[in-house]
Amino acid sequence: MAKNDNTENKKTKDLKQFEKNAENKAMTTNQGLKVNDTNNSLKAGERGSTLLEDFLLREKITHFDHERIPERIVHARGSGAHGYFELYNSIEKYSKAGIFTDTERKTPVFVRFSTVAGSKGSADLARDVRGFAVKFYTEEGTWDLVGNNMPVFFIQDAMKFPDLVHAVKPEPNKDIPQAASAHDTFYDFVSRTTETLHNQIWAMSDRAIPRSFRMMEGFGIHTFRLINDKGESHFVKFHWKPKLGVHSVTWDEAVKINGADSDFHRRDLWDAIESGHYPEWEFGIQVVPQEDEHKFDFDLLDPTKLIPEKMVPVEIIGKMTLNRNPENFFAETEQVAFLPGHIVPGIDFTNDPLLQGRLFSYRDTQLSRLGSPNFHQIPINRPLGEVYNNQRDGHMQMDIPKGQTAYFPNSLGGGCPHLSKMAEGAFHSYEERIDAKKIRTRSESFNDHFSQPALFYRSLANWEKEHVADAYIFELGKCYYTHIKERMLWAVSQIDTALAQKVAKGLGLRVPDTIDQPINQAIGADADVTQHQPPAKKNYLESDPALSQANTRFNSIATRQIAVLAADGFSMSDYQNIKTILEKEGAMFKIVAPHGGKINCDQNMEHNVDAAIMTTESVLYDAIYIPGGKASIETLRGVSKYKKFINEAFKHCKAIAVDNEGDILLDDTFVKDYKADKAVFINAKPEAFRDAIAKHRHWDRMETASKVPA
Ligand code: HDE
Repeated sequence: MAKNDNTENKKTKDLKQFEKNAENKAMTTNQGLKVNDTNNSLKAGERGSTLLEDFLLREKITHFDHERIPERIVHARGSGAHGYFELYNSIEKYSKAGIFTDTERKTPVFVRFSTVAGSKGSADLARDVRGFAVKFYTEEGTWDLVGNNMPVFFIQDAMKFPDLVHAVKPEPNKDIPQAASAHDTFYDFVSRTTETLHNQIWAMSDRAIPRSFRMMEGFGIHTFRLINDKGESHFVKFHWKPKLGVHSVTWDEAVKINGADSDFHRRDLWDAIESGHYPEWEFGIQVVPQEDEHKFDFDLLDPTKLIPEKMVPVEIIGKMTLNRNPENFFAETEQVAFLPGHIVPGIDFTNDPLLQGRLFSYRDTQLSRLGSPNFHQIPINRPLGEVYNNQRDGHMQMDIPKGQTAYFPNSLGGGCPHLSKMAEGAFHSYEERIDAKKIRTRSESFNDHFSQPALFYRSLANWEKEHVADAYIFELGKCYYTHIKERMLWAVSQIDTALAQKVAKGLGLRVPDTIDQPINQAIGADADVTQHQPPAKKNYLESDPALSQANTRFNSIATRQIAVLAADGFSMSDYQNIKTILEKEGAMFKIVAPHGGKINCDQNMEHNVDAAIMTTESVLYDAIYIPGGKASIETLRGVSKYKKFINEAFKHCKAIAVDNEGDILLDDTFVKDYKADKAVFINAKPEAFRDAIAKHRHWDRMETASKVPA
């Protein structure tokens, strides 16, 4: 595969006209004047004061002073990539959208992944929801599917979004903590707003600490509509399923990765694309006929609920491939503006009150972030088709609209731009019948807060359940106020009593039987709050396999990073043997040597060192391989960090393979007594090591691993 696939599509062609390459070009001012010195300001004498006349200095410094724009209030830290979407099968029975009916098309996309709470410079492995926003540049206009890596959201009504975000962001008096939900204000809010508990338990699971953006699912969350050419509507939920499966790191690794490489996810995405391992996701839909709207135990309009795949299977209809890194982070990844309101004929909104609020918020936020209603003219945001309307002027207008008229209807402009009929591709909102009172309330059908978090928890494997309990203990353990922790324990006990007991033990507290005040679940002051309490959990489905990462794909070792611990004199035949077989499947071997530069193998060949042991950490790799070679092993035994490196890999349940003298190094580590472990390979076949890497982690080692003092 070529690095960065530059095959042209309509969007790359469009972007190309704005690209600038300074190769062989003279430096100029912004007015095109050639520059002869950009290192010295204009002075009165060699050591004299700087002159106000210096327009070169002023232009350079003024531009620099204004280089920053406000970061996104949420999802500030993100990474983007270009790619395309292909449709496997037409779904014209549900939707008339071109991208859902034309299997010949390759629709260009730009994707931005993000964390939510942290600032732009925060670390990638924060425990957090991940944004998964996709801009489809379709022939009929731009469609933005602005989703997350979890299928539900914290709140049910847009009105509560500022409260949620203020609660999770650093506490306003001290601006602490950065990119973390583990603090009092967040749990004060969560424990009083139990509609948050479903998304909250997902955030306590391994989904919140992905191994890679390439190994996480994406969800549109809200129920949308698909509209076919007869004008019929079906409800739909959108899904992205990663080809590499859904995999995560452990919390101990996450904490350490944030120190060892705070750009871990961003680098991983960039490197995968640069090396031609293009990330892929299959696109799926869950379709519910209009007449089944009220057949579920939950409300389809409630964004804190998912439709279990066991009830409505996901139909895979297409695939997205990311094959090109951005040319410029600011111009593309920072300036891209996603709006859930960007929609095309064949797709429509529902009355989900969170979605309805989002339809306002995203345009509004771009105005302060990008500074002008002309943000759609920025190259990354421009639609594929031509844009004509009577909107005019504003900051940074890039077009030169011609003619005398900027209003409709007109005769002086020949009636143009003219309107289009639906049959000509114009958008027409679904004509939903509405006959209602104007009322500020929450539907009773949104009241169930505990059934789905409980379903999620029941569906997890034991090791995942352990991780959830540990996460709650960590998060609540960081809170200061006992009454907040106790209220949270009560809330968790409504999901699962055993889980609450376990967390309580970790906190040194008891699970309270009752709480001091009822849950004022977003009900206004005029309502009797006691009348609006969430009911006890229901059990309409025992479990759903799709909710557990234990049921994901474990078939690929592509892009898995294998640390090769080696020094001068390592055995070339050992190394070659394993490398040849595993590299064929896309695994990446990285030599971690006692120093940088090069080392020699026992066949006197030079090998580039990928990382000196002092510059890297075990948590940045998926597996360890130690080739034999007496001299090499003797050297490694003299560097204590190698022991830490191996112990940590063992603690994090990773596969470890050694050949010949490599075994001697294991004797210096915790692994010494656990060589019978299923994922520790001594002089084994490369294929066995391969299979173990594809399994990602060996959770049956968890109990032993917890004893590792690393
Ligand atoms: Fe967002 N959200 N959000 N959100 N959101 C933003 O828009 C907002 C919600 C999501 O990579 C902001 O351009 C409100 C759900 C992603 O550029 C802002 C509500 C989901 C991104 C905003 C929600 C998301 C954002 C900040 C409740 C998953 C990053 C900057 C009504 C379905 C997009 C911006 C990117 C960004 C508001 C809830 C996903 C402030 C008011 C639910 C992936 O407009």
